[in-house]
Amino acid sequence: MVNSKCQKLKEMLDSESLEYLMECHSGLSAVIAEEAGFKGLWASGLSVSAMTGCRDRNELDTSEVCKIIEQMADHTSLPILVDGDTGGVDVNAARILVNKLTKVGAAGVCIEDKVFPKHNSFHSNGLDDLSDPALHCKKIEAMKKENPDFVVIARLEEFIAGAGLQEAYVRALKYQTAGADAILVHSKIKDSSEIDQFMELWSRDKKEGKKRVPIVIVPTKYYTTPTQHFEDIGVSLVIFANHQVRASIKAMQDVTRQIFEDKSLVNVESKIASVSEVFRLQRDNDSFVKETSWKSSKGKAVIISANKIVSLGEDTVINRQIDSYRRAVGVDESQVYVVLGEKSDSYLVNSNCNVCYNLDWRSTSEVSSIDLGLSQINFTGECEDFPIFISYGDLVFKDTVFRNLNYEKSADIVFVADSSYETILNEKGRYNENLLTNDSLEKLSDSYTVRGATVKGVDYWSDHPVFKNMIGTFSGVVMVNTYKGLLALKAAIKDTNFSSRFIEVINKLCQEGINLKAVLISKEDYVDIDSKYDEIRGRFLSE
Ligand code: SPV
Ligand code: MG
Repeated sequence: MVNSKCQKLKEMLDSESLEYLMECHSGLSAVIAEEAGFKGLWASGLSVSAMTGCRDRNELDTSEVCKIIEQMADHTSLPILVDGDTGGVDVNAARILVNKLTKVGAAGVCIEDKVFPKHNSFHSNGLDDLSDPALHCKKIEAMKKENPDFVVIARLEEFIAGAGLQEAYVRALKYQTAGADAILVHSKIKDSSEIDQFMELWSRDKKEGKKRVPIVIVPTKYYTTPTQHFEDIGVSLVIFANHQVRASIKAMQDVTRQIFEDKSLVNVESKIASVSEVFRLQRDNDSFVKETSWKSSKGKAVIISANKIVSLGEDTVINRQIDSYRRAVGVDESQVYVVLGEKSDSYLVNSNCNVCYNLDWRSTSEVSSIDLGLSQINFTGECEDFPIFISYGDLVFKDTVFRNLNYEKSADIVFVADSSYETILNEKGRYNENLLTNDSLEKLSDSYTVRGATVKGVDYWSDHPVFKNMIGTFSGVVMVNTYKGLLALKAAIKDTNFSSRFIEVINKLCQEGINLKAVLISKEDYVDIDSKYDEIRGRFLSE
């Protein structure tokens, strides 16, 4: 079966219209070239060696080059023409090169008629740098024999070395006879006159009915020549040979110098790709199996969202929470129980979780939704029943909130409270002013997490002391760790009534002698979605 990438490259060479290859030197630059719309790639020797910090003088060995080509082939669907330099030290090296490049997914190779190790063509090359054409022919023959589908392009270095048109033309005929699929005519002068002269001979032969393989050029030095001219003179393929590596060098130098001067990132952030752009190019959130999907499910979750389903752009807060539960604490979607207020809303929730309805939500409170959610869980009495998370469906949390809860395995019940400075001061009217002593205020901050805070009471409506040494606002997540905790919670729910706030249930629990703890978070860790602005903040809150 013919390798389809080899075939694509061959089709580009044979096509009636002028085609283009874009330089790449890494998996990332290959992806970028493909995204830009190029149909094929040039794995430049100059760029690949520059990217590794080496000179373009065969300092990288074949295995090293192949590894980089493999990274390009792994991440794009485009045919890659590899710059094979001289093809290696001898005929066998050339044969082995084709074998290896075939294995790593390249479509073709281009070999130049210079002695090994080569210099880059834009260094001063002289006649001594040209290799024996007979050796070059033997290499081409061996390469085509190794894999007849693999595209082999013979590159002429005669203009570069000062050997002139006639020598280039004679060699081109020899390489064509040896089996080359195309000829690359290289030139380093500032106009296309050498290419023009060569094409005149080649086109004349063609007109006379002689077989002439396609011609490839690299207009790095004669870049001012309009591309249309190359089409007009019958060139088949143009290689833009080093422009990604040169663009990135300039960008890296500018940014790095700026950062060094400023010792700050503030002047560069808007000039560089965002981290999410890096993720996108890595296809980090496309087709990969979720890392957590292999883990067996642990625990359960109840999400209450009876009075409304809060949108989060294309998704809902509920589904974001469901994803967080899986990612952060390993609760499988099938172990999530969502309490909705309307049956018609069920399509908005991920299909694998359990949905029930608190149709009386207008006359009841969150306590009745929590009670309903808990009643749906079929307890097995196994330790897999716990922990049970309960969360409010209008809050978006960072995964760390759930992870931090999950560390608190010693308490019967743990809940989350926001104790950041700003939140507490905004809620000040609700607190017993006596709590806001200098001492307690000093303990407030806008960016910290305290695990295992001791709880004495959390009722911000009354005179209750809030925490022993800390204060905070209950922020919508509870974790029940033990059967004892579950029984106490159910009893406390029963003791209140279904129009009570959940905070009253927690306060009852404070009096039950169970081990109750809090995880204190800050306002940076979650978004309470009340407005369009909150929705946007919620969407962009990092996982
Ligand atoms: C390369 O890109 O490595 C080439 C083209 O061989 S040139 O640098 O122009 O010789
Ligand atoms: Mg090269």
